[in-house]
Amino acid sequence: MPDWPGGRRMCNSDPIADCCGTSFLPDDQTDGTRPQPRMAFDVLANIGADMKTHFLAMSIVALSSTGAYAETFSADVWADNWFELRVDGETVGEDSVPITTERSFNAESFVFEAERPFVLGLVAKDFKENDTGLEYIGTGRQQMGDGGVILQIRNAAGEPIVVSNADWQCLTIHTAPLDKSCEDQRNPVAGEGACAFDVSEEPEGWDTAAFDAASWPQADVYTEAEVGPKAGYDEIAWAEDARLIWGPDLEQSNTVLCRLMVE
Ligand SMILES: [Ca+2]
Ligand SMILES: [Ca+2]
Ligand SMILES: [Ca+2]
Repeated sequence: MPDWPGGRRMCNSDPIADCCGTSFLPDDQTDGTRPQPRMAFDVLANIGADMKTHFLAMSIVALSSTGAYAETFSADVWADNWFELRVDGETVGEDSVPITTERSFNAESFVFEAERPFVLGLVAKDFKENDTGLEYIGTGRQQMGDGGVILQIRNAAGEPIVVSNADWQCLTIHTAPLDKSCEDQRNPVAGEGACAFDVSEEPEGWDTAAFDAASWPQADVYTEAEVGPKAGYDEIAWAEDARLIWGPDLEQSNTVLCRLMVE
C-alpha cells in the first residue's frame, strides 16, 4: 500500500501529477533512495486513464483506513520582521521579504493542506545587524529594535481554527544584547561587555509531534501599543482573539520558535 508520510501534503490542482505521483507507485527502489517525482509522472503518463483511476481509488481507501484526511487551511501572518510557518516540520509559508531588508513590514496570506492532528512551528526573527542584536549601528538611530508576530488560520469554511495567543509555547534561541545599555555604546561589539549575546540552535525536531516541549514557556502576549505594528497589519481583518506574541522581551528576544499542537 502507498506510504503516507507526515501530516502535510502540498497539492496543486492535479493531485496525480504533483502531490501524489510518487506515493501511488509501488516502491521498487531497493537502494534506499526515494523515487523521483519526474519518474512517477512519466510512468503515470504511459499508463491508461483507467489505471490512474485505479491508483486514485486505492489511495482513497488508504486514507479512509487511517481515518485521516487532508483539510485546506488559509493563514494570515504579520511579523516584525520575518517569519516562517511549518506544519509537522515542513515549510508551508514564509515572509516574502528577506530578513535583511530594512523596515520589512508586510502581511502574508497563503493556503496549505494538513491532516489533523498536526504541529504548527512558527519561526519569527527580528532584524539585527549582528550578534549585538542592534540595528542602525553607528548612526543616531542605533537601537535594539523590537519584534512581534500575529497569526490566524481558518478552515475551508472560513471559520477560525487557530490564532496566536498565550496557548502557544515559544522558545527564544537568540537573545541580544544581554544588557540593554549596549544600545548606548559608541562602538558596540558583539560578545563584549553589555553587548554579550545568547544564541542556540533550533532543537532537533522541535516542530514535530514527537518533540517534548513541556519545558518551553508560554508565549508572551503584547498589545498593539507595545508592538506598534506597521504596514500590512491593517490590511488583514484579524480575529478578535488573535494576539501579538513574542519572546519574554520585545527588544532583546530576536529569534523565537513558537509551537502549537492542533488537534
Ligand atoms: Ca517582513
Ligand atoms: Ca523589528
Ligand atoms: Ca531586537
